[in-house]
Amino acid sequence: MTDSKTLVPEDFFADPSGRVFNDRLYIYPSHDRRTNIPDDDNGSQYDMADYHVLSMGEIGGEVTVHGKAFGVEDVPWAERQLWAPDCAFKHGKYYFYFPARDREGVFRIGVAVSDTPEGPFTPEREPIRGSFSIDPAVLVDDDGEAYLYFGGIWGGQLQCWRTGQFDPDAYSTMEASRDEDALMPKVAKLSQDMKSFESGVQDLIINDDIDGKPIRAGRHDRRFFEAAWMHKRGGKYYFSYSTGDTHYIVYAMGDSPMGPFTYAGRILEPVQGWTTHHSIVEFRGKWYLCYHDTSISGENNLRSAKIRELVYDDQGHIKLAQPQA
Ligand code: FUB
Repeated sequence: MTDSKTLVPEDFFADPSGRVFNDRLYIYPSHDRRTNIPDDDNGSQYDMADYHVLSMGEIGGEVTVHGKAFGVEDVPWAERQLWAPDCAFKHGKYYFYFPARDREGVFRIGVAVSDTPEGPFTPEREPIRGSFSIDPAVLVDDDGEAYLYFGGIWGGQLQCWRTGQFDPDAYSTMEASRDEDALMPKVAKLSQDMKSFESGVQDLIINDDIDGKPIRAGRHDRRFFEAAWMHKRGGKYYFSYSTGDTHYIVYAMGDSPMGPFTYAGRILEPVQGWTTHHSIVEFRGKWYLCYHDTSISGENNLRSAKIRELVYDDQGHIKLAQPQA
């Protein structure tokens, strides 16, 4: 299968994180909903209030929309905007990572726990200590160590954390200036119980393949914007992400889960709709790209999750995919 398949045409799910548990493909998406909030550069229009997990026994087969995993009312610290989540399995439990704005309007990352991959999940009472910004993605490496990747500029508030403290006055700068190094995504090693950061939060350095130096903020077609994702194939680490206002999904390759990484190219050309957000997952010996677009609604905040096959060349580079309506 190389054609894209819309997973749930009758509802709106975005930011699809694909995970395989018990030989079944699970998708952990945002659950878009209609609002009267106008589009702005903060992403205020993405005002999601709950999560549902999707699953399927085979690609192209029936997609199950599981019952509510949890809602914003179940998260004691969160006020609004349940954005792009991810899920990991360790020591017999499923850990669901998600961003939301706290009562001061600051994005934090929380974790919710379940005995089953579809939930319901029970959120911890507090966000992960030391967490900030959006779009958590987790890698449980072959040695059992787990890492959380996160961050997003503009509405994702990463520009407010340059000093290590939240600076609301930095919000409107959106990102670093053109000739500076771009703001890099963040990585932290997770503790054995998967509920806290074992190490401090570090930059995940992405170097340009042209000069070997960190990608500059002016390279809007390459610099990190949001939608962090890490996968491993053939001993190599692949970090992929959205370039935001240029609307590409791109990737970088490295030899360590903590970086550094080197820019390696584009994965997906712009889809219909402002945001582009993806995941990459191996299922029964084939690799798949999960992503979303607005081909059904025509509205930026009502997105449809899709899946299509992902193809590598003989050198392990990912072949560029064209979006399909
Ligand atoms: O779904 C809300 C936000 O839109 C996500 O967190 C971003 O990655 C973008 O897809």
